Amino acid sequence: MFVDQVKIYVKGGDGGRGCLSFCRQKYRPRGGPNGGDGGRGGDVILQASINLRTLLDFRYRPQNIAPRGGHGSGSCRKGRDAPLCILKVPVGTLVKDVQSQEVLGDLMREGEELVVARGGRGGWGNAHFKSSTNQAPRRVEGGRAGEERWLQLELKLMADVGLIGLPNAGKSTFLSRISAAHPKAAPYPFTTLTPKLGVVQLPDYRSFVVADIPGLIPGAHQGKGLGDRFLRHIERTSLLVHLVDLAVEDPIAAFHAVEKELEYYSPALARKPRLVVANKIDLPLASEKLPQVERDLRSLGIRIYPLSARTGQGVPALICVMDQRLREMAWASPEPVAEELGIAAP
Ligand SMILES: Nc1nc2c(ncn2[C@@H]2O[C@H](COP(=O)(O)OP(=O)(O)OP(=O)(O)O)[C@@H](O)[C@H]2O)c(=O)[nH]1
Ligand SMILES: [Mg+2]
Repeated sequence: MFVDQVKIYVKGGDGGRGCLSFCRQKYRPRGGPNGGDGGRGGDVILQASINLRTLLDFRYRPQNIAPRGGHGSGSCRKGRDAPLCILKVPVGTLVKDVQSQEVLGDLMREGEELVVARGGRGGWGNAHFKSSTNQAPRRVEGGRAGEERWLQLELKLMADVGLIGLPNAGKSTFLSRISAAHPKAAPYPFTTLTPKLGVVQLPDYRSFVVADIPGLIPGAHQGKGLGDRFLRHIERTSLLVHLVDLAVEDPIAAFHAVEKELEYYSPALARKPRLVVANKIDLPLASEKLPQVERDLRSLGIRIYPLSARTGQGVPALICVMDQRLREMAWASPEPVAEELGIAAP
C-alpha cells in the first residue's frame, strides 16, 4: 500500500529523576550528600532513507515516544542518557507541525536528519544542591518532560521528470520502455493507482528519474477520478512530459483538459517547462491525425514529439531531448535526483 500522508505523535523521552542520598560510611561521619543526577531523555529524530518508498509504517505506529533517561543513584552516580529514537522516512518527506502548520523541514537527501522532539534534561540529585550554607540538602529535582507534538508527514517523491496525461495515454507503457520499471499497463483507465518511479540510464552512465502518476481527468480538481492529489509527487520535478493519446477522438481537447487540471491544482506547477508527446503513432488511426494535431499545437507555439511507446519508435530521440532539457535547467537543481539519491550507475 502506498501512503503519502500521515499524522504522527512524537514525544521526547522524559529526563530521569535526581537522587536523594547521603554518604554513609564507617569512619566518615557526615559524609555529605551524594545523590546523582538523572540522565537525559532520548530525542526523536526523523532520518531520510532511500530504502523506503511510503509512509505506511506510521499508519500502524502513529505514536512514537523516545525512552526515558535513567534515574540518578547514590555515590553521585548519574542516570543513563536514553538512546535516540530514530524514525526512518522516505527521501522527499516534508515535515509540518500540525498545530502551527509550520514547515519544520524537508528531508531531501539520504541520511538527512531532523530533530522533531527533544528529550527532557535529567533532574539534579541532592549532591548538586550542596552549598556552604546548606551542607545536607534534601532537595532533588524530577526530570524535565520531553517535548511533544503532532506532526504531519507528507511524501513528495523525488524525480527529475513527471509524466502527465489522461488515463490510457500510455504513461506507464512509456515508463516501462525507457526504464527498468515495470508499472502495470492495461487498456482500461486508472490502471495506475499510485505513483511509480523509474530510472533512465543514459549511455554515458548518467541517469535521471521519471515519475509516472495516475491519469488525470476533467474535474480531477473536484475529486473526479482519483483526484489531483498525486500531482504533489511531480511538484519537485524540473520537467513535465505530457503524453497525448492520438488514438482518442479529439486529442487537442484531451491536451487542454489535462493542462487545465494542472492550472487548477497549482499555477506554479502549470508553469513548469514541458514536452508534449503524441503517443501511439503505430496505430493508423493515430498517425492520420498527427499532421492536424501538429498544426493545431504549432499555432499555439507548442512543438510535439511523436512516438510509439509500444514499438519504441521515436523514444530514443525523446530521451535525448529530455536529457538535454534537464541539463539546460541544471542551474535550478545542480545534481540530477538519481545521483542525489545514490542510485545512479557507478
Ligand atoms: N498501439 C499502442 N498502444 C499503446 C501505446 N502506448 C500504450 N498503449 C496501450 O494503451 C493502453 C494504456 O496504456 P497505459 O500505459 O496503461 O496507460 P496509462 O497512461 O499509464 O494509463 P493509466 O495508468 O490508467 O492512467 C495499454 O493497453 C497499452 O498497451 C502505443 O504506443 N501504441
Ligand atoms: Mg498507468
